[in-house]
Amino acid sequence: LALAAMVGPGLGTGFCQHAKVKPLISDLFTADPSAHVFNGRIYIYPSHDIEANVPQDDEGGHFNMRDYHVYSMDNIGGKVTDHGVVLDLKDIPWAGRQLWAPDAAFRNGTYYLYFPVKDKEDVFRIGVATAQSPAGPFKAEAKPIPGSYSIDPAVFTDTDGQTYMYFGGIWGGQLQRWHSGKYDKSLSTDLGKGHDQEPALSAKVAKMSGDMLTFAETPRDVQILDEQGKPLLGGDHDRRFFEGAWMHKYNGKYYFSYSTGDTHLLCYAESNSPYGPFTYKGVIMKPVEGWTTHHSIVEFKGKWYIFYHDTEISGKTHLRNVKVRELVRGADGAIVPIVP
Ligand code: FUB
Repeated sequence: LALAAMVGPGLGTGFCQHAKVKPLISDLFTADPSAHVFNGRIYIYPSHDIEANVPQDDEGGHFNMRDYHVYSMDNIGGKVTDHGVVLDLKDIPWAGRQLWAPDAAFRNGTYYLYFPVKDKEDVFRIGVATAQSPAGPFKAEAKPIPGSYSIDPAVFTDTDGQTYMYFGGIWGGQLQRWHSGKYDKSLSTDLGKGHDQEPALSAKVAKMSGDMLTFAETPRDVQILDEQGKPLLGGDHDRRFFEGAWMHKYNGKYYFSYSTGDTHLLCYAESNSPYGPFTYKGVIMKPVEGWTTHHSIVEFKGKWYIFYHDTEISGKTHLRNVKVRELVRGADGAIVPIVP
């Protein structure tokens, strides 16, 4: 994790180059790591990638995952414990296929695992499962969260105790299909070229109810504005939201971070409210090996870390491995972008 240099040859100023980072887990393929600190330990809730021999397509059919493992560490760089299978597709009564990027939360003695999976009609919904330990095993609720759709739930509990879920992903994540308020299967990637000059599709955010099993409100748009205060446009593929939302709070400000998908960047935007609007601030990480890029950011023992994935072990986009690095900030809180 040693920070090798703040400025790399040919990179311009202000980029972090690190010593080579090793995969955290190498006996299984893991991706989309959501990291949290529970009881003084780091817990990682990743996707579990498998070779399902499904051809690659723009809808992500090749990501055909069937279960989740949970991992934990008592120190960054220390031993990684695999807590085994904590939830299996066959034990989710309403699920059809494709267990994608999960997240976890804790409230009043219960741990919650939130997960996107296609229902039996092939529509992505977000489900929830509960456990008495952060390491599971988790028991799924009988139905998805009412009013949920699309993918990549990221659950953030504010300093006042209120929990919010951020979610959504375009293309295979199906967010574009809900643009009119009703599910429209004809929209396979985004809204299409004719919409490039319109505001980009937004991630969604909703307050969670006290029981953590339902939304307390209709999900709202997570608006991202440019430096002039105008919404980012659909054609702005280097900056607009694609998938993989994450929220963290630093020095009283809310940092919404996400993947730009087809331009393979991790970016962030800042606000004084968990609802936004957020102002675009910059790149967190340049493209990794592999098509997807997905991260989480967490504070542990006084330092900030970014968990992410690439395809170093397999060289295949759908067989990924999780990594972690320290996240470096300038004095003003700005995140120093990483060249992986
Ligand atoms: O792992 C399947 C999908 O790939 C995730 O839901 C996306 O964020 C992308 O990483």
